[in-house]
Parts: sequence; structure tokens; C-alpha cells
Amino acid sequence: MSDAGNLNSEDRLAEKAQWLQHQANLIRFSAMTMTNHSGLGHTGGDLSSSDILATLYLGGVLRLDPANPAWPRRDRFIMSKGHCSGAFYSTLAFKGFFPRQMLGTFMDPLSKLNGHPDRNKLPGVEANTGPLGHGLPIAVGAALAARMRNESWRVFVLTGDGELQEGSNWEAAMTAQQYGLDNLVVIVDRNRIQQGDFTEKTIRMDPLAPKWAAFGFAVVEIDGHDHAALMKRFSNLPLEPGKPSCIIANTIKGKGVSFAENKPAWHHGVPTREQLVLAAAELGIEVNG
Ligand SMILES: Cc1ncc(C[n+]2csc(CCOP(=O)(O)OP(=O)(O)O)c2C)c(N)n1
Ligand SMILES: [Mg+2]
Repeated sequence: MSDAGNLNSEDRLAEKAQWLQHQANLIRFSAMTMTNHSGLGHTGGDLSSSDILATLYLGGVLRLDPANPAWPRRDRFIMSKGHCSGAFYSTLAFKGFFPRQMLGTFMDPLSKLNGHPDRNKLPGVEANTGPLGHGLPIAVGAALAARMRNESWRVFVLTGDGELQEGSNWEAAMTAQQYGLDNLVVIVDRNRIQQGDFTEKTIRMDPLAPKWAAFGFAVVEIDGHDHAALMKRFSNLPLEPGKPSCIIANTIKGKGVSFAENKPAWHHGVPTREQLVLAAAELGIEVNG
């Protein structure tokens, strides 16, 4: 083991990326366990977005204080793909917003962990999402509010790629451009699968980067499973002063669990107990069979 004091910044980043990879896998396994518990959930999109969520929250990108969730100067993160609540709730609990034991109540009667996140029930949830196409409009309003008050907090929003078929996103994008909201960061989980099928077989999204550019965003594409690349990119925002940022994170739906990878059926597939054991082995997580 090398002495942390002797590490150069690239070595430090590599070590952090390795740690984040393990955290992301813990989020994956937690989300799958929750889905197994409730018999409902969205495994594929939980797994594609876990690396992004781990980097944002556990990598320290977002300026937040879990002990003071209403801290006025916090960065706002909006989980527009609110159906992937298993990964989102797990991330919030790992960050310390609420006790991890609460994850075991996912979708139970009277649980605060509904299928879709509710800001009135859980600390750390900024917006009620789940109906697709609402997160970006809310995020644009929040970013505009920060701008009008001359405050420096930023707004991050994670959308699905199928979700971008909702026209409300593009209305919001035009507004973000109009106001030059460079405190807004849209991250697209580009896993190429929506509900039922591949996006390109349903309503084609390509060419996606030029679409965002045409709507006035500074755009980059990135490997959404590469923690070092994600850390570097998230640490250098906005992408361009005066423009909202769009980061297209190329991902694999079901990432990390071979039987779920790139399979439309795993959009809302529910793992059996046996499949959980297989997943744990692939994710490098020890369980008692
Ligand atoms: C307005 C609306 N219509 C339909 C649904 C049902 N629904 C839940 S997830 C989903 C597909 C989302 O696909 P995508 O945005 O690509 O998400 P991901 O692949 O990241 O899971 C649909 C149609 C919904 N939640 N909201
Ligand atoms: Mg998708």
C-alpha cells in the first residue's frame, strides 16, 4: 500500500475511482435487494446510473451537508429518472441523509420510501419525480432562482434517455439557453433502452449531442461507468461559461450484472433470491448465500 502523502494527483484519482467503484457496486446490490424485497422496481436503470450517483454524492462533487439537508447554499440534485429510486435512495442513505435500515422498508405500506421519491417524506430529495419529463423544468426554475438571487449553488439533474422523448425537456432546454444558465448541469443516462425496447427502435434519439448543442448547451460525451473520467468532468464545470452544460453519460442498462446487461426486459425486472446471490458474486460483494 503506498503512502497517501507520496501519491501524485493521478494516483490519488485512481485510488478514489477504485473506492467509488466499490461504493457504486454496493449501491447496485442494495437497489437489487430492495427490488427483491418489494417485488417491484427498475433494476436496469438503477444499475446504469449507480456510478454517476456514487461519483456525485460519495465522490464529493455535490456541495451538501446531510446533517443539514435544507442548507440554503447547497447544490441541488434532481433525480428526474425518479423510477430508479432504488439506486437513488441507497445513495442518499450511504451519504448519511437517513439510516440505511430504512432501505429495508422500500415500498412497504406507510414507508417513506415510495416507488417514486417524495421531497415531503425524505431528507435529501429535492423534487417529486417519477412522471418523466418533470425534472429538467424544475431544475431550470431552480437554476434561474439561484441566478436571480445572485447565489452560487448549482443545479444537477439526471435524466433518462427515453425520458428525453418528453417535449417538456426541450421547452426547458430553450429556457435554460435563453437565460444562459451555466449553473445548470444536465446529465443524461444514455443507456439506449427505455421501457419495452431500445430507444433507437422506439423514438430515435441520435444524434443526441448535436441536439443539445442546437438547444444552446455546451455538450460532452463521457463513459458513464468510468469513475476517474466522471470525477474529472464533474470537477470542471461549467463546460463553457455562459452556457448550460449537458453531459451525455454513455452507459449500459443493467451494468455490472451479466444477466441484466443490455436487456430491455430488465427495465423493471425483479431479481430472485438466487439471482441476488449471482449478482453479489459479480459485483464483488460478500453475502451469506
Ligand atoms: C410520463 C410518464 N410516462 C410513462 C412512465 C412509465 N415509465 C417509467 S420508466 C419509463 C421508461 C424510461 O426510460 P429511460 O428514460 O430511458 O430510463 P432508464 O433507461 O434510465 O430506466 C417509462 C415509460 C412514467 N414514469 N412517466
Ligand atoms: Mg434509458
